[in-house]
Amino acid sequence: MSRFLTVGAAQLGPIERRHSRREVVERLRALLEQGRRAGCELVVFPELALTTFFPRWWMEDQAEIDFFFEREMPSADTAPLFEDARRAGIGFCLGYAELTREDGRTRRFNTAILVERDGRIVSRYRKIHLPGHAGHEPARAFQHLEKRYFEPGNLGFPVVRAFGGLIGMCICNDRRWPETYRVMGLQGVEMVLLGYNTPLHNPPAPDHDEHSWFHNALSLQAGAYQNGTWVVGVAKGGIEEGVPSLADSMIVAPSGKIVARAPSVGDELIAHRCDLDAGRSYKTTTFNFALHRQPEQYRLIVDRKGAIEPP
Ligand code: CDV
Repeated sequence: MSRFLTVGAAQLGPIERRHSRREVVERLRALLEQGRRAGCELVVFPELALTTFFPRWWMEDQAEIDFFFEREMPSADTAPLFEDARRAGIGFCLGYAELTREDGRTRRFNTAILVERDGRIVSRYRKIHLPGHAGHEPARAFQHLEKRYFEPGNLGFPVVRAFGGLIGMCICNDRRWPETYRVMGLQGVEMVLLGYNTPLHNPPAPDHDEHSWFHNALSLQAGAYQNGTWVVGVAKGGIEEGVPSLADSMIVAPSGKIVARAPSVGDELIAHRCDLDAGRSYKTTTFNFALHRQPEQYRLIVDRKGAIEPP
């Protein structure tokens, strides 16, 4: 029996600092409604989808920083989204800044949650590959202070049974790392959901700028093909607080083929009816991990962090 899941990639245009949570949630609800009309069972929102991308600013006042974090989910502001989704029988994936108490201390993560069609939070992912820097670098046109405002995620890359399949999540910079997909591939993942905020200018490496679109597609397509999984990449794009960011949200099939792609840089939903069994032929032939992988030859991947050149 075939298993199909209609998924919507709910791309967002810019969120300015002056925009309230309530205003943003209204935009998410409008996209969810578009998803409902398109027959979506699952709608994926971007990374840090409730606020502007605040790591672009150096801030020292913890109260100012914590304004961008959520202490509970759902909150009073996000409850209408949860309620709409539950009523429509649509699940969603939502990225936000999470402030929590764990191990007797306050912790802050760049988080995504997976909400099932009945409104239950069934999975949580905390971003592991935090890009950017921790100190103030005023020479940059804008900061990228994820290493200052967040801790690296501590939940690994969970894959859960949901939406009739095996679903995993990752966030933005994670998509560039093959380890991200492979750790989920080793749990049989059938669909990876990922949101991103990707400035089109990379201050430490401006020569990469012209390749932003290519590097995004390359990472998603390689991750999909090499693990026989769907990948749903969802941007917050457009010019946010003066910083142009990549849009180009896309849904990639296990073949590596892009089957849906957002033409705009604003709020927009693209959808695709995904056959969750489409990865099977990859998982049982070319990428039959149990048959072909040689983990004992890959020890360096976990034993060594940075590259050490041979003498
Ligand atoms: N939000 C991100 O993780 N952005 C990074 C940028 C800084 C390179 C990305 O990988 O898109």
